[in-house]
Amino acid sequence: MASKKATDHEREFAKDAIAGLGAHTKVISPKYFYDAAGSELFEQICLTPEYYPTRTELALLAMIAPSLADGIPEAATLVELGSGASEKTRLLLDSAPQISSYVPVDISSDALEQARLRLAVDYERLEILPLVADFTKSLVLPRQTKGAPVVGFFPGSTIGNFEPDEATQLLRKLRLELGDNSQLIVGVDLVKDTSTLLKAYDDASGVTARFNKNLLVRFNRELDADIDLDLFEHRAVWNTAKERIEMHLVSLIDQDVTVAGTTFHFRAGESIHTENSHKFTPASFGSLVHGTGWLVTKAWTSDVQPFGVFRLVADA
Ligand code: AVI
Repeated sequence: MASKKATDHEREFAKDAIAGLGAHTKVISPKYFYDAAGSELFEQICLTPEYYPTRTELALLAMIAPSLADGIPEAATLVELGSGASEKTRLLLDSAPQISSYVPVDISSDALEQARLRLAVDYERLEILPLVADFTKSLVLPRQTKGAPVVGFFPGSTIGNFEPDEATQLLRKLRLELGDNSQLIVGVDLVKDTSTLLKAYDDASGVTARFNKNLLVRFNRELDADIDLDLFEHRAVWNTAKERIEMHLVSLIDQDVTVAGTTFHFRAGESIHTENSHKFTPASFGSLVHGTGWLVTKAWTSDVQPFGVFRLVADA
């Protein structure tokens, strides 16, 4: 079973790489950043002085946790999307002891198991029901949560990594899956000065560059590619019209590379578009949510580095 899964995954990666590199504008999904090395590099990014979102959101959540807790019903189930180490969750759990069960959702069973073990020690009365799943696909909550009011938790501005139409589809899907008696707490990075944004995605110590180039490392190792990492450069750009940071891997020379048995030509300066990180204003986030079955009932923002936490409530 395990080896069949690995094969399916490799096949999907090869298929996506061939389609993406063969497209007019070369592209690859950012989901391929997160193998073990990429996940570790992302943790390191969060510790760089330039990458403000993680620290800012944690500080904001710590400040508003009592207000968030006030809106959480008795015996609620907390469902966290892409829970990783569940660090931000503790701020909610500490302020809202009325949460009786916690469903961390992640594609990494290892991350879930480690988080479960750590949380079980500190929250003895909490029922922890880890769910190994890709929350962008169909999500079925554990049957033990049936009938309980559900509070979705989607921090980290991960919603910004989706194209706007994908983000609205995801919100619509979550509205159906979390149910009529639910709310969704979303953490969203806000538009700010371009220099702060660019530095956050191109830190001086080069961790983000290594994170981006890890895709090329994966092409070489998993798809038998022949890419010289020194012939590509990490680049972060601010797209003013789309209010997003884009990450690219730019070819420094005219070259051919072979990935998964297919050869692709790069002109000097041509790039692979590897990630979008949309930044919002309270108004643009409101427009994104509009028509998805959720109502924005409250917004908290931090002003040091603008970041927002929004409470969405299921529209009847
Ligand atoms: C996971 N995600 C919200 C991060 C972001 O800021 O878009 C991923 C990241 N990419 C580069 N640095 C961090």
